[in-house]
Amino acid sequence: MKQQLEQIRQAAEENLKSIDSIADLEEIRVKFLGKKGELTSVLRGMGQLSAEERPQIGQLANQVRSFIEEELEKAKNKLQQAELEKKLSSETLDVTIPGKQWPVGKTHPLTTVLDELKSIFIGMGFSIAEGPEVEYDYYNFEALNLPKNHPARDTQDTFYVNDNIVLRTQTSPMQVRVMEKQQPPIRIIAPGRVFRSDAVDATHSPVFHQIEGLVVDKGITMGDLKGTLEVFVKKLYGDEVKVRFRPHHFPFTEPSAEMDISCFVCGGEGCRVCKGEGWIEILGCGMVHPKVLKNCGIDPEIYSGFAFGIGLERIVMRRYDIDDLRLFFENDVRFLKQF
Ligand code: 2NM
Repeated sequence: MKQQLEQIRQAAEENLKSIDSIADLEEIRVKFLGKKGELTSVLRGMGQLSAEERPQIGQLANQVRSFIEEELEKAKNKLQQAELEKKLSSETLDVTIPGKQWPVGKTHPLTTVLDELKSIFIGMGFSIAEGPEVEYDYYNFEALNLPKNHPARDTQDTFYVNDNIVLRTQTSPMQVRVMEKQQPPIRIIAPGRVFRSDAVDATHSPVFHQIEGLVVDKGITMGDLKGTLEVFVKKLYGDEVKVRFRPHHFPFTEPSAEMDISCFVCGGEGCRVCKGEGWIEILGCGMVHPKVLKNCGIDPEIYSGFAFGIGLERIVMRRYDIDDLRLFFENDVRFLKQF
């Protein structure tokens, strides 16, 4: 029996040399230590032993059992360690490698300045009204007092979709839409893309951007127009800026004017930017024509209003000293990266 136990110990030791998985370990455990295992069956035969032999063999059997158990445990630890090492080396993460550099975009210069203009007007109590770029002839021309024979309605100047539908040539159709829906007080700006049938060059583009403003209420006068627009340009260009109004003509306003600001480069002395004038034209404006108010369902006997239109591209070109309008629309990152 002693011999048998010694054989079992050796067999187990031998078996444990050729294992390569946790499953193998379990197999060995069952084979030697399980209920029907080799060691167990030897112990079952202990009944036939003499009283002197029994404790000796019992002790030996216990030694063999703990030997196998210890060896199994050792082998298990070794396997787990090997597995961990394998995993660590296959999943190596070099924390010293520099991270991936994602290119960070930025807002287009037109958007940057538009956002600034919007926030100035929002600060003055205006809301933003946005609407369709493809418009009915009625909203783009008719309601705004541009009669059928007006030169602006010529196919030379306007993109027609059909007889009744155009690409808006200004954002004022949006203001007509607001006036139709909403009784005064109205204080809105309508920013957006507008379209004119122009050939492309450094100062012309068939697509450009406008911000038009509209205020309608009881008792609105030219004084409100001048005060509002003066505050606006001072917020945009600084408190030193002076303004002047020159008479002009627009079909949708009466009286109409163009507003100049003192040159923000030379302060009025005359320079390259203002072409020696000392003044720079910045927007068109006027008191909303009574016919326009009436077209929109607002009684011109009770209400009056002023409106203005600003060309976005020109303002951005002057701010960043950009000399060619085409740069805005080419989306060349070498240009866009500079702002
Ligand atoms: C300008 C100049 C002057 C204008 C007028 C209106 C409306 F809808 F109220 F009649 N909106 N915008 C206006 C007036 C636009 O752009 C140079």
